[in-house]
Amino acid sequence: MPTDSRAFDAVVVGAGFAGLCMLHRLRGIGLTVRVFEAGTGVGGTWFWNRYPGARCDVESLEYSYQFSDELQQEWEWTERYASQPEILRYLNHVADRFDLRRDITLQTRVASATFDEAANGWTVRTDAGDEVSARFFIMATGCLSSTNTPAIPGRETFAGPMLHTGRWPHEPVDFTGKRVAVIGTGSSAIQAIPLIAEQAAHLTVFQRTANFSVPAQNRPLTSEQQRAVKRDYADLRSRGAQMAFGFDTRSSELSALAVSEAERQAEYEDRWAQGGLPFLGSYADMLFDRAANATAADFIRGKIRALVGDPVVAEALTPKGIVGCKRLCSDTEYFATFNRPNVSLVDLAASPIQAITERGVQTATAFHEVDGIVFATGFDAMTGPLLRVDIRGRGGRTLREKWAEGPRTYLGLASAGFPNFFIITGPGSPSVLSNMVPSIEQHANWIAACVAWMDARGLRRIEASPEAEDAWVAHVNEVADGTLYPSCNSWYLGSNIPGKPRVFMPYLGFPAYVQKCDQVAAGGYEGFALA
Ligand code: N01
Repeated sequence: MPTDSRAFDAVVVGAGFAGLCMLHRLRGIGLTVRVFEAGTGVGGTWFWNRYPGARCDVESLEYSYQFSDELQQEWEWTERYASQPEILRYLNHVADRFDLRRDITLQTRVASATFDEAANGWTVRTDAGDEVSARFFIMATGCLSSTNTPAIPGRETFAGPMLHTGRWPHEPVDFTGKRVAVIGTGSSAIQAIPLIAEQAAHLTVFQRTANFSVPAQNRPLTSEQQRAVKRDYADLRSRGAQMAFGFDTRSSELSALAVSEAERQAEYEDRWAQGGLPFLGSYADMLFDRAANATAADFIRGKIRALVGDPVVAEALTPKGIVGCKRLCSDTEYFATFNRPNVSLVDLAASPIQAITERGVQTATAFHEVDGIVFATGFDAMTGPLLRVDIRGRGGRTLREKWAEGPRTYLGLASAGFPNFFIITGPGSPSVLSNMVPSIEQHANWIAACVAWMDARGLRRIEASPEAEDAWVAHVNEVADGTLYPSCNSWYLGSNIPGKPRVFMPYLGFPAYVQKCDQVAAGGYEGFALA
């Protein structure tokens, strides 16, 4: 149903972690806001990704808002790593507790947004027929919300259900007695596979690239553990903010090559036993030096060989590349699942998928008859959700045209030619290389402070300068080029999407980034033209 009012101070797209926080912040400075959300509920990524086993791999106590101390004191997490249903409950609680729902229009997708020069504002149209205007247009659509389902020949002919992990149905999916195919072995697949295997008659996993994964070592969170953090929550938050990824990775300052083999093994064993992504914090040069990285890669390879009974399967599951170059996965019993008699692995590197037929999946060497297919094939990351909307800036130029060779932003927050337009965790900001929730809050805080600053001075327009943007894009690339990230094919580089320009999209280094944003603001929004 179209919204009643037509003119707002700000339109925000998306009601996940980013949209909810942005709405709360803008309301706090007295703005009128309309949030449009495509889903039937709030929650964003945690609304859509309902596949079995979906949970966060940043610890619950850190993957949560800090804008309200009451909220962070009151909310009780049940597990070290929260499951999707629990995070969705949390976000619904936030929506209720801060009375956010009255400014959110659900089941409504923003189709276009056009900058109006004369009005210094945006005209926003939705697929429900709304046309509203706003001084500011803010995309809070997340980095991983535009799903990628590969165009495998014959896909449309498959007779059974086809599901994508990122668009999982709301009603329970029962695999009992079914032969199931999972295509993909990224973070989503690695979480879903052990649980689907427990239910299905047979599970066939189609793997194109073997992935590094470390055990999550998930466990219940006791009240005492929570109380200990809550007694000085600020301490945990500030420790996280000082780490490159924006959460407490217990990062070492040592080089992996400066210690003995025995010390290294002990360190990796300890991190393996502790579980989760802090494995990447073992040594300072892990993501910068091939030889340092190889010590960690060899350690994980050894673990996989020990965990998987069949040496041929173990070899196929053993990744060849660099740990962390593709995003490191965190799992519960992933590798051991391949020891089950009802699970088989198809190595697509040896025998690629050629087609999907009515009854199953045809590879170069075999036909696999299945009753259902799960696409765990990821997302058109970072730019996908932004370019899906027809965004037109000054002179009618579209963001799609401007970003044809890859995204160009100033600080990942704004783009030259698109005045009064902000992106939360856009390309060029730490975003997916950081703990998303603090990164989202940092952006929401920065945007709200910027708008308040403008209003206090009667300024109506803000636009990134092309020079500041060029310099920032160059800096983002320079930082990336100093790391091992550009050396493999990953969605960070867009290389999972055929035809997408190969550009490293996120910015590595949360603390330096926050400092830069603060400097820009303190300097009267350096690098922006204000009018
Ligand atoms: O997607 P992915 P995802 N034929 O892109 C394969 C976050 N996340 O949804 O590597 C066959 O990582 C592809 O193979 P390859 C997290 O940031 C977090 O799993 O391109 N296979 C790959 O194996 C994560 O990184 C959490 O060769 C095809 C898989 O599909 C991001 O979301 C949980 C193919 C896609 O893996 C995305 O994860 C889940 C084809 N045509 C997600 N196309 C946690 O917090 C693609 N593949 C724990």
